[in-house]
Amino acid sequence: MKNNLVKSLALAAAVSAAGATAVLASGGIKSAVFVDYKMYLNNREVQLSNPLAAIVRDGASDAATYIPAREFFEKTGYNVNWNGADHSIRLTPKVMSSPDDFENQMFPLVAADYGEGAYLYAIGYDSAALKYRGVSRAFDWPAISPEFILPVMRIFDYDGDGEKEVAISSHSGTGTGLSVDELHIIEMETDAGGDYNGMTDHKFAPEAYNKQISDGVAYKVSDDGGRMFIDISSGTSSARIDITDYAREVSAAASDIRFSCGYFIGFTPDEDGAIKMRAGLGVYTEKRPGYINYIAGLTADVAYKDGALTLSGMSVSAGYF
Ligand SMILES: [Ca+2]
Repeated sequence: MKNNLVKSLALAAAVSAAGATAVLASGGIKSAVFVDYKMYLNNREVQLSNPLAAIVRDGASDAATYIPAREFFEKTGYNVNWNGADHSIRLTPKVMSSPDDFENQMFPLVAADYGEGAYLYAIGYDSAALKYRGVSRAFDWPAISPEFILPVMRIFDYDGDGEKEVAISSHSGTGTGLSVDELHIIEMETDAGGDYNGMTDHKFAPEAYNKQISDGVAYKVSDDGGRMFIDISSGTSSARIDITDYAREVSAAASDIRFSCGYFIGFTPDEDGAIKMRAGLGVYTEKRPGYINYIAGLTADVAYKDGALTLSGMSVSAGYF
């Protein structure tokens, strides 16, 4: 038991940097005592259930502080894998999964593609940093929402030009009557020698997708024997929704009803390389413009080409997604 403890402590000391491979070194111990030191990261205590230890090695006069490696690294943002065959510890950055992770990690990892070696970090709540192909860049949009909704990151050659792009959907806004994702397509830039040296961020701007939805969706309000209906259509899809109760509540005639989109927007880059959009469609009246009644949902495919994002295959259905 004691030997195991000493071994794990020695391992802890040998691991010093992210991604490092440590090998157990033999060495004598003159004295070892547990200590009740506290550790803080960003002024927040890192709560460990295993104690730290102060160890003086043979031939040394001062004690060094040793930490329990697995627990410490797991709590500060790493997956820890012990390889008994070559006595090595392998650390890989861990995507955060809780608000505690967010607080305990210096730069919380919020999305990763381990195969591509792409890592998206949150820098507080206001900005993000992407590391990919040897290039790092900070962006002035949020990588994570205050509700800890994680972004989705996928990497594909979205425009078919032979170079992969990074698609990131980040949840930027939630509130009363509002839930909006931001979609970014990030292109890698190369220098004259073909080495990666920068990133260009193409954001799907709300004014762009709202116009595309408005252009692609037709609606008609009708008063039919005392009941009021809105017929919504896009392509071959259509939906008829009874809005009588809403119209009565806001004292609106059929001619007062307006169509609304843009307040409930979701983007999902999926595992197959497609990017799906979902949008809530609503009605409102000029009398109460802030009171939107969500009555239908729209789904669409998002295509990326030459820096521009376009919707296609729009389909509407009754009910709000
Ligand atoms: Ca491409």
